[in-house]
Amino acid sequence: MILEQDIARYHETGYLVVPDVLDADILARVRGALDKLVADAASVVTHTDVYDLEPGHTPEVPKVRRIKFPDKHTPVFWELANYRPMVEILEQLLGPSGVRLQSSKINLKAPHYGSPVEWHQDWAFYPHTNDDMLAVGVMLDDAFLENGPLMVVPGSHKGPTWNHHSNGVFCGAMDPTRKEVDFESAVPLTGKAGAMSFHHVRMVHGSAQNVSDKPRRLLLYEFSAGDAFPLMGIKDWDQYNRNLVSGTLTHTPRIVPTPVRVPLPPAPFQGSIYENQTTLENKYFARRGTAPDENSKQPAKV
Ligand SMILES: O=C(O)CCC(=O)C(=O)O
Repeated sequence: MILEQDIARYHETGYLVVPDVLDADILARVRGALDKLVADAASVVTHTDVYDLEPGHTPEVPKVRRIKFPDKHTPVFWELANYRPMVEILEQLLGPSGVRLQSSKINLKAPHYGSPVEWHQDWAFYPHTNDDMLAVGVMLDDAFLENGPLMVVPGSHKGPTWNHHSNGVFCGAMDPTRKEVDFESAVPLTGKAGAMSFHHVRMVHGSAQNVSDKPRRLLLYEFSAGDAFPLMGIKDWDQYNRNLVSGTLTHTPRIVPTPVRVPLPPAPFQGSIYENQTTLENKYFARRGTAPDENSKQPAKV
């Protein structure tokens, strides 16, 4: 549970970091499952439904950038999506209509080359009938300035939904040359392994390359209030309702006027935000020391 002042701060700034949410047992089991998934990437040579690969990945030296939808294929990640200390915080932040898991992923930034993520708002990817939605960042390693922590622009969740298109096609990133937001005012969400960050779905956020000699593994769960329904439609009603981790099913979406954009036409490169953002013409974050991206359908442009 968090305090009233934490809830107020989340609504005011759009984010919150809560230390020590995970206990040592579940943190160890989650890390063990992740190590196994990464080792198993030795059997793949290109992106799959489970793996998004870093440039330079080979079966001999697996380089995994993202594990997709871990809760769907590895039980401990579903267990963690239902972890009461986290769900209680979500109930406090998302309101009384329940809590629904929307999606999950693990972004791995390996020492020295782990890829940056360009500035974006999650809301631009999946607008809903109301914006009581957030992403939880479960820190599986200590997150510090040099290993590419998540960075958020405080207060940006109260602003517009910015253009995430490039040449009229969705690219999942904001063009920094438009200077719509003061990216220099972003704050890093740092903390010890076992801490969790919570950032609002409309928050402008991104992260730099890992330039340290330590990994940065961040498990991201995206949650919505029980009565926030996706404007782009529900593909699987049963799965949608199985994902309710708190509260009871409703057929009555709550509709609140919020600034939305639709992510159409779809990004030409699919599978992960890294692929989507390939077509962003002007990058904000520097990349250094990355090999040409043989796994991407086109070479990285930087
Ligand atoms: O891993 C990160 O640092 C940022 C990830 C993110 O914002 C996303 O995948 O939507």
